[in-house]
Amino acid sequence: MNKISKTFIIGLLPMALLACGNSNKKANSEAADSNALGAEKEIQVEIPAFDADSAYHYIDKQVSFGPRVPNTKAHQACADYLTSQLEAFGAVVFRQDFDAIAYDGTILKSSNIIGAYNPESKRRIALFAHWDTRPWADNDPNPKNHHNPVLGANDGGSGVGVLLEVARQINIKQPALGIDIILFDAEDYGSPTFYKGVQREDHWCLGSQYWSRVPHVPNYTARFGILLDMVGGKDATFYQEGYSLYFAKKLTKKVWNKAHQLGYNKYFIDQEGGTIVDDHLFVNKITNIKTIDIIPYFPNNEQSSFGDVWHTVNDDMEHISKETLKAVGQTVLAVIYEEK
Ligand code: AHN
Ligand code: ZN
Repeated sequence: MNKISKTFIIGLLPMALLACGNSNKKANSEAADSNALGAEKEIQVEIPAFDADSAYHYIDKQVSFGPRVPNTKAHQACADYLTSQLEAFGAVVFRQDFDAIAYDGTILKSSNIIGAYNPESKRRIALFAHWDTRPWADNDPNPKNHHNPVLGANDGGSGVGVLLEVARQINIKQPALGIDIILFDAEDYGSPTFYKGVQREDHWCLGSQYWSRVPHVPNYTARFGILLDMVGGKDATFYQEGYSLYFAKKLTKKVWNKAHQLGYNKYFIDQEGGTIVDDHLFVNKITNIKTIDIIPYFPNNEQSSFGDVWHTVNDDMEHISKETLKAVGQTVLAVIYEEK
């Protein structure tokens, strides 16, 4: 892939695009390979500029409902908000309502929310995040908080906020492939640390387990999937997660290479991180969709390898970074718009 020069791109761009400031010329434009004779015309891929202010706003809006714990009013209100927002961004919206059974037998009234773009296309990319939040801040340094819910600005809110901004961009300009924005419920109801019974992997990720077995359309498949989890933390470092490398090594490398090309080396670290039980594990195990997880990893953090505020009462807007949202959102946009 040849990087074409800035001046060349400016020469090609319609003035209207430049005037509205919607095109990040150097970082976001690439030309497809042309043959030596120049007979094949250069195909411009215009990649929209990800607006981190917009993503931040969608996180703030989710947080304004309060914790989005299944079986609460705030959870229901947020489901309605996400549904109407995806509709407003021109997606065909599927809402999968189902009863999930929690580790302790509690029935969780759950909803996976899916926004489909270009649903007729057979060539598709699936983008995932979870939208529910954890009922217990069981990693809070103060044990008194362990039974209080997590606000989930980062854990839940951030992945959804980035994907809503991706949806807004797709509605402005469609990429070549069909895109599905898939928001899982009941990811974070995994048995709390204070639970005395056996801890099991499949206590987590109830929405993705359900969707993987019963997709929103029969025989659904996609070329690949990308899960975003906790993608808004300050100074986040995204190492290459173990299951992502195991199930989808080429895709992992492609996404990290793209991030580096865009200059986000500080966030996307070219090293293996931990192996995390998350929604992508069930998507990989149950479906044939190779899926990676973009999730922070802090190798030297004493509080948590997911960062200081993970599963604490401090997972709030104050700890959200627009810079991190931009790094992740712009990388995802580049990957999906360059796919042919
Ligand atoms: C476990 O702690 C087993 N998995 C982390 C998945 C997770 C929780 N992502 C967000 N919250
Ligand atoms: Zn969590």
